[in-house]
Amino acid sequence: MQRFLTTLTALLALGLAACDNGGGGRGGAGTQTWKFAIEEIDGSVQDAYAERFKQLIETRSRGRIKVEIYPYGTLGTSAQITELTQSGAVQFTMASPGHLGSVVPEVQIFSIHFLFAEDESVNHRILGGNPRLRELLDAAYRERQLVFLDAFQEGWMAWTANQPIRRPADFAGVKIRVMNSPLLLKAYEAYGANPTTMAYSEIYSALQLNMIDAQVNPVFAIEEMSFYEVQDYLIFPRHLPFIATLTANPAFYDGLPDADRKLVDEVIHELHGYIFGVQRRLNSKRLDVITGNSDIQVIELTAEDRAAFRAAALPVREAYVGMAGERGRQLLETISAAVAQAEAAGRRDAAAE
Ligand code: 6CS
Repeated sequence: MQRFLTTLTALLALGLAACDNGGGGRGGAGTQTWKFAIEEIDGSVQDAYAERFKQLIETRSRGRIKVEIYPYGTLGTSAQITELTQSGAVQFTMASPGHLGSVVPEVQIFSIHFLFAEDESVNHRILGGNPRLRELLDAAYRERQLVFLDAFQEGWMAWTANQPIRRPADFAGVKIRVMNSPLLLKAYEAYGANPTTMAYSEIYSALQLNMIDAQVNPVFAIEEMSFYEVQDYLIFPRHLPFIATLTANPAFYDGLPDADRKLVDEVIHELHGYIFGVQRRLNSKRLDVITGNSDIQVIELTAEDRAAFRAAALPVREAYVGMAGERGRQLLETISAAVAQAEAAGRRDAAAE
């Protein structure tokens, strides 16, 4: 009920409760406004993405199309902005697999630990250029009234905690907040932790009040949400890149004139490369801010530590296939094969040098 009321409030705030069918707001003289909701605050990776999207669309359409950005909190939680996009009240939204997993189980492929390469640029190429991955995800999204437009990294997930964590046994009894995905709960249970879900906006006070002991997010978010102020350890396991997906309302996207849909596709293609550089710079700069402003202890897991976590995480892949079915199995095979191929090519290049 609470969720329904918040969504209704958001709809009323948009002035769209009764009228929009996903076509985008029409203005005078053929102008229109596209609403773009993000799951993060001003200054974040998703904000940089949305701002650039707005700039390129508005410039290239010569002002005919206006893009309005709704940062985290202005329209509700991640789940609520997804619902607004499914209904057509919002045209574009960012949807993190961590939250979208309860709506589109297949997307939890992006929450499987130690599946992706340790080299971010390998993952970048797979996410941007693997047609099978995109085809499978788009089919899964469309069954749930969404269009899959892109998936991109926002940086490595890092753990913050009140105690050092180097091996799965260190997680025993640790209450860690994860995004609202059944697979993420399984992933941390596999390490022996006590995972729990809550909204992004509630993490800081839950840490401060010791309702939770740990959380997991990329560095830029740990800085801008101030989580580092209320935690003693910042741990880099490199178990998972944070991967966001960009989605749109299907009736809106499919109903666009060809030239406008081409414009959207072209801008999204350019942004895949743009945002990769942005997140790298932002995460590196924000790590300096965190270490400069606090006495948090930074721990980089060794190869041996990571191997212990990897072994504990492997059975979770079965759980993923159980949740995501045949399409999930195909996604798992597609990504495993693409990573293995890229890593083998990297080893061949290194040997040839
Ligand atoms: O932890 C979360 O819920 C959020 N973290 C980030 C970095 N982006 C969006 C997501 O909702």
